[in-house]
Amino acid sequence: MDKLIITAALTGAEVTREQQPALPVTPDEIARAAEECAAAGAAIVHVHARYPDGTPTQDKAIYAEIIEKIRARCDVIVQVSTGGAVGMTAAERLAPVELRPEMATLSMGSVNFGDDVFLNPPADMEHFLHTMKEFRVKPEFEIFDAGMLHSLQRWINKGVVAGPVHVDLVLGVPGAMAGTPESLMFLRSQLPHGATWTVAGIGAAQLPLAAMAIALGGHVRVGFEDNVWFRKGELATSNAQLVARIARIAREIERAVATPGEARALLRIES
Ligand code: KMH
Ligand code: ZN
Repeated sequence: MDKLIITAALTGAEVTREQQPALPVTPDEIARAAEECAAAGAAIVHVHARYPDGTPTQDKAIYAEIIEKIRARCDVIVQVSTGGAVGMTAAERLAPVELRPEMATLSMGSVNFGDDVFLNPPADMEHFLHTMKEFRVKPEFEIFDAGMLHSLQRWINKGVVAGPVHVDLVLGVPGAMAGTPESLMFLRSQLPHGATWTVAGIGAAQLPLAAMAIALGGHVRVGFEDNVWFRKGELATSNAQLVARIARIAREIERAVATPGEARALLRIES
């Protein structure tokens, strides 16, 4: 079985300091959290930027500062968000891709997102794809619901995406596919040929779905973007605490954890 790639989703666009006092918000805080997560076993950090007051932003200069500060501290794959926050324009969301990070997310369709709608019309998705190709950024395809995997398969069939692809199965967003073992097993059965996959369980789904992915040969995403709790009623003290637990579980069942260099090779990221 391939070594386990752990992604730390450090900040997200929605979680607040009120919900999670240890949420990293400034570039310095995000870079420090990235370094702690890398030391705990993360090979990838999924990054969202915020203004100093906590408001989500896709400001290129803030992403540049975050990336520079992370690189000064440690070796880890930086994956920028192109999801941003609900309501942002496509152009706004794409801005950090121009910085040529190693990876960026690409959401494969529109979905209800709590009380909001996360809009990803086909024309925008194609524009995101072409921009990532232009800047040689490896996409991680975000799958919130089953139809999104079929959209990705259509792109592969049309030849606009060359496999093998890397996908993130995001399970448990209110309005999207449930964070259950059955959802994970179904999506796994529908993966494009040769795809690598990670699972991001939301809230209480994070740990059980991560444990499944470790056993099944998938990869794992944890972090405050998706879940602020360590266990029921007990907030996590840091993103690194969540990463360390995944690395510990993996080691216990004899699945080795990938370094950033090993993750680049597994995901065919050109450095
Ligand atoms: N904040 C969500 C609306 C991504 O990073 O690409 C979208 C999101 C996905 O977080
Ligand atoms: Zn995100």
